[in-house]
Amino acid sequence: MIPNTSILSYNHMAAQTMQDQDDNESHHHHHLISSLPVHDGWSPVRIRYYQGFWYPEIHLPGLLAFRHRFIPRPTDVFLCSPPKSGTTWLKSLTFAILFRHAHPPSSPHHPLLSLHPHDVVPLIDELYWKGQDPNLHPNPRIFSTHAAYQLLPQTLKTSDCKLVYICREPKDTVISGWHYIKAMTPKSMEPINLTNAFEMHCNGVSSFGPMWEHQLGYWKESFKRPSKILFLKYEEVMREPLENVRRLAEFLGLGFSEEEEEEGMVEEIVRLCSFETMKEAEGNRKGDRGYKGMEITNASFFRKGKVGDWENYLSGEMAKRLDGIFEEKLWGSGLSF
Ligand code: PAP
Repeated sequence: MIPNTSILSYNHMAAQTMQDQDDNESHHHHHLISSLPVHDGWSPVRIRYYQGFWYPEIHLPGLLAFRHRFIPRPTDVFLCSPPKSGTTWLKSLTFAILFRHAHPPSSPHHPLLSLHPHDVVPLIDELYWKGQDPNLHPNPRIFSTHAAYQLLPQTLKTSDCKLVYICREPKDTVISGWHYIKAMTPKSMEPINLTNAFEMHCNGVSSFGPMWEHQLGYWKESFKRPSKILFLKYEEVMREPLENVRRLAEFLGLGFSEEEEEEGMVEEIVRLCSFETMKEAEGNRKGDRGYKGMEITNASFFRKGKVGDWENYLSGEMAKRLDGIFEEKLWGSGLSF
């Protein structure tokens, strides 16, 4: 029998080796990140160009760890999106569908009424960045990512897990993003103006973008493997919420039974996750996300929740220009807004 002291020293050595590997990896990642092209136009967010996409510098260590260390399971669900495209909404809907037996959507104690959707479905980069190991999370796991399809770990692409993608009409996405970045800018800094933000979007220089490349990556893959990737649009979910909740549940292999349909389960999920309910919920009104140097409140994820708000901000000329860019970039793909 191996004496306890040996086990201890072996464990100590193993832990030390892992620590050394972590240190080496983080040193290597730090070196890589600092060598990437940088853009400071989105201050307070600094973005760097990595493998064809602009990524917030703060998220890059998490992305690299995700790409190298994540071990997918066939039961995993990944919610993927460009920022400001309906991520928070999709998180609520997926959580409500997946856990509807443990947490009936009509319950006044439903977790979504007290916890922020970004806490019930964590952003995978952020978990790594906060020192947590998603590989240790119990099943069923739901994670989210803003990473482009092209940047996902190969193991995830070839696994049987499910990916749900949501994107949004580009002009509304730009306006939502501009409001968000203004809200997170500390009072001591001048917030970015719309003209500059718009120009950078037109040039494909935006967090996790170019947005069209992001959309195209998931769009093409959703055709190749419809049972692996479900492609949703914010406007379609808004127009037909019941149908899209049924579609989402079916895709996840958790279609509603006749009994659930008769009981009004789908309607209850839609109501629970509606903008109005979520905006007023306890966990969404207070607190912030704890990012250093940025003021990201929980409430900032629930601004207006409307389709077509861009009309209040963009001139006809700006709208035409962005529409033209997307038409050209998406031409021939079958994707349009
Ligand atoms: P994220 O990428 O930072 O997580 P994301 O949730 O994708 O943000 O986008 C936020 C937008 O979704 C906001 O749009 P707005 O600025 O035009 O208002 C937000 O209001 C909207 N949103 C959040 N929750 C819901 C919901 N339950 N229903 C509809 N829209 C929602």
